[in-house]
Amino acid sequence: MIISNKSSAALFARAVKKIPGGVNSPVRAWQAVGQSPVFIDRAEGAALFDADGNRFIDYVGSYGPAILGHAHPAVVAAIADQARAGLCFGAPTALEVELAELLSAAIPAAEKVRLVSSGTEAGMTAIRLARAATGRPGIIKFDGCYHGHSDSLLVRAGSGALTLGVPDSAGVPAALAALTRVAPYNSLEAVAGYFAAEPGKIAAVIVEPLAANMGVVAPAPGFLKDLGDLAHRHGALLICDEVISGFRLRYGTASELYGADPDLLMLGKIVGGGMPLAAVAGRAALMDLLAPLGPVYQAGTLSGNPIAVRAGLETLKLLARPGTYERLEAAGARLETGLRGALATTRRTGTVNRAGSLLTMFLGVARVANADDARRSSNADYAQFFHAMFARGINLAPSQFEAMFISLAHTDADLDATIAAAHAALAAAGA
Ligand code: KE4
Repeated sequence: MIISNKSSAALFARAVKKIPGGVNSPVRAWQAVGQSPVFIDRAEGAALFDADGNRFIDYVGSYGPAILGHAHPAVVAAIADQARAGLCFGAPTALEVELAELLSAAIPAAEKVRLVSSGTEAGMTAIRLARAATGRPGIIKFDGCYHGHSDSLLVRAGSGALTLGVPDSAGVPAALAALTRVAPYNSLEAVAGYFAAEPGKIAAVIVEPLAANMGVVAPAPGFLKDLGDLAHRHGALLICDEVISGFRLRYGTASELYGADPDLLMLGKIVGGGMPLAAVAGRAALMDLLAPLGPVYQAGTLSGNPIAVRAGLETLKLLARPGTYERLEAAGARLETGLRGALATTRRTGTVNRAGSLLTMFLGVARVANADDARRSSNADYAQFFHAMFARGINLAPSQFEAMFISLAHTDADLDATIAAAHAALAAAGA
């Protein structure tokens, strides 16, 4: 049980004086669930320890990177070892070549790879490449999908934008936002409608092959393959945003699992092992449009940072071990079954969407297949559940529109303790 939150509260009081909202990324502010946010002191395996010394079983996992569990000794050792060789050089290193070769070997669609420092940068670059390659301005994205905070993609965005109810950000010129069309996730008809209405105007369709920023929503069977075929029939490109799903479900991409063949794809989170590293990848003919080879400028002081690359290489090496994804699937199935059981036993309305070790329990709604469904869930119920779980030592995302991330460090005992806490939390809230 929680012993105190005095230190976190004091830190937040100081933080808000010098950091907008007291945080460096909006979802961390707990606005959607109320109360001042927890400040973390350290983490190890499946456990987080906050500034007051409270221990939590963690299902945020830094929103994806911590798939091995926090502070994996081999990853920490690789970072420390690389740091002794220098932090960054502004020059290429063998490590970047090794990571590009590894990603390309694991992902057939990744004929070439450009490393960047965030998923937002990867998304910006993919959009710019698509517009350059096609000479077209328009983009189609899906309501509730989040591809980082670049202007063209902050339209009906998910994650924090959906959480705060500001899916269309201030500061994005209307003329630019108007170039982004938005379709309901899983709706091929809506996408076809845009292509029919504006022939020759759409550069690309960008999609999370496994949506995780409206909560977890899987693609309908055949949706991604049909989406790619539709885009290609109209001379547009398919961009798959694998920042969350890359190496989450399998040793490679979700789009390949679901039968899509993207022209460009984005990677992040897991491939950096928790360090600032992401990537844009895709067909060589498209990637070679990037400077210094081609006319599409893109750059980054810390792109391919050697320490981040070492963390990514070590993480991917560990994920390549036999049995990794079977273990993650078994853990996800165990937790899903337990959460569904807790909903049934407490007679609470809700549902659980899951893919592998990624899941979301939606409260107040029986089915979620797109963002409109997700918006019908009960934020009030989720906030109550969030705090009841937090009080029982379970750290969930402070938003109904995020996911639970299970790591290889979560034991069956952790999962069973989580399920027991969910029973108690749902019963207490429903009482
Ligand atoms: P970053 O720029 O935050 O590294 O990546 C943006 C991004 C791109 N694509 C997908 C599918 C993503 O989920 C993200 C970022 N994810 C959120 C959590 N859903 C990051 C958490 C945060 O904003 O604090």
